[in-house]
Amino acid sequence: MRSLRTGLSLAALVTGAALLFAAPVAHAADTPLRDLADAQGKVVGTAVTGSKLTGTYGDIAGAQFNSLTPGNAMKWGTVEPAQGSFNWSEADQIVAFAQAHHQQVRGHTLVWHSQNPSWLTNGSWTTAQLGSLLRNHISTEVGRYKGEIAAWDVVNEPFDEDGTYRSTLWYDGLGAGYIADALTWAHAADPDAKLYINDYNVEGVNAKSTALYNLVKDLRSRGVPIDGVGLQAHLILGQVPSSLQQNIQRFADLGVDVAITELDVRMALPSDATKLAQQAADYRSVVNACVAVARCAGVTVWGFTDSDSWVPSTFPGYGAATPYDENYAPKPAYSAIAAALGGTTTPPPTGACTAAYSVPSQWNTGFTGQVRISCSGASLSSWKAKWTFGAGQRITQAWNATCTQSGSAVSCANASYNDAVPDGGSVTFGFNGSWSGSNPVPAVTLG
Ligand code: G2I
Repeated sequence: MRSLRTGLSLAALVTGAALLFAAPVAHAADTPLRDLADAQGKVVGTAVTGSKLTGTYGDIAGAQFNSLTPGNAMKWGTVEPAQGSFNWSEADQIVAFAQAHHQQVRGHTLVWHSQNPSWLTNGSWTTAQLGSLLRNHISTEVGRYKGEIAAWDVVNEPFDEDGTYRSTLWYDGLGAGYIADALTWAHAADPDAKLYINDYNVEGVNAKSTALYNLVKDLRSRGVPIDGVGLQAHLILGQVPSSLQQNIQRFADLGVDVAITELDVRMALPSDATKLAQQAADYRSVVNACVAVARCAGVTVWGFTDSDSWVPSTFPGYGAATPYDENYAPKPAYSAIAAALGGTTTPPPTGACTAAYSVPSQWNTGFTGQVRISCSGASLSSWKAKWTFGAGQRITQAWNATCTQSGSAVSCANASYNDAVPDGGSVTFGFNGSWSGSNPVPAVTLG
């Protein structure tokens, strides 16, 4: 019985504290990113994992973004794990979620050197066989989602860092012509989808982005259906290329759209306020650069929460790369994205006095309750703490405060000797009460 009592009061204490500390950082009143982006005619998207689209993860994905990219669900290895045996379940789920939330879908990705099924990579194929495998894959997948995908990352990561073609299953087997073929086949399967080539380390002007530029220019001149380039933007803290906007502009000047497709900004762990401020500045510069160029379609983050990011497993010791932390609290980067999209965010409170309710002890019919009022960056010259009991509890006796109860409403005012709560200080009062059935912790407001 004793240990049960201790367990109850500890749970009550933790719950009470969590309730009160959550309140000052609420962002509920801010305009969702997707509304800000809509007003700019831009996309603000996120990569998602289908199985996670419930609860808080689903709420944020649906409320904040106007576009979703399946992080893995549309890759060849996922959709055709065995030859001729298709699994569309996660892709279908994400498309259905997007439609229910009036979101675009960015299809990712049709032709890549990675995450291909082993039957494909281990097979030995003639050039003709490989070509028809690719054609069938593109026709099948793009055809399945015809009319439902706003843009496809048709070809992913075709270049090496020096601007030469990457040696891959596709390049080695089919030559550089696989890129034009893939675009042409995708266009035939869904003429309305915007078709992109997507790569990383092509955000600034450099050898790799110049190779991509020359390829797009060549494809355009030959009438190959290419609508856009995706700049993945897997960035390192403090290293947004200074030529980002200029680079976006030069692609736009070729007559194609540009999208930031996989933005994240990784840092050495642990994060701290200085790093998070730098990260916010980095996110802001990237979104600013996109907003500044009319043909920049928008920005997609590669996972919106640090709990759903590829970074920690790929770069041990690095992480915290997304705009929300692991507990779905928006980070400074979130406010930076909002600001770059023209929004204003509620500044974090500079100082506050809060009240924490706890139940230090509880027995079969009674309990002792306690409220601690503490101030940081603020102070009080008198106080009144109010709450509503949710389960018929009644106060029988109080100390260090004068408490009155009317029905379920309780109001406790300071005594003459503890009216002042200085900045950095606290005051505690207590009471005994009766309960039956349950003794839930109420939220306390200060007046
Ligand atoms: O690597 C980061 C991205 C670079 N650009 C293309 C993107 O498609 C790529 O995304 C990542 C996914 O975010 C990861 O989630 O691609 C990785 C594969 O290269 C994905 O990682 C894989 C793991 O390697 C698998 O072990 C795991 O089963 O994710 C799979 C699903 O969780």
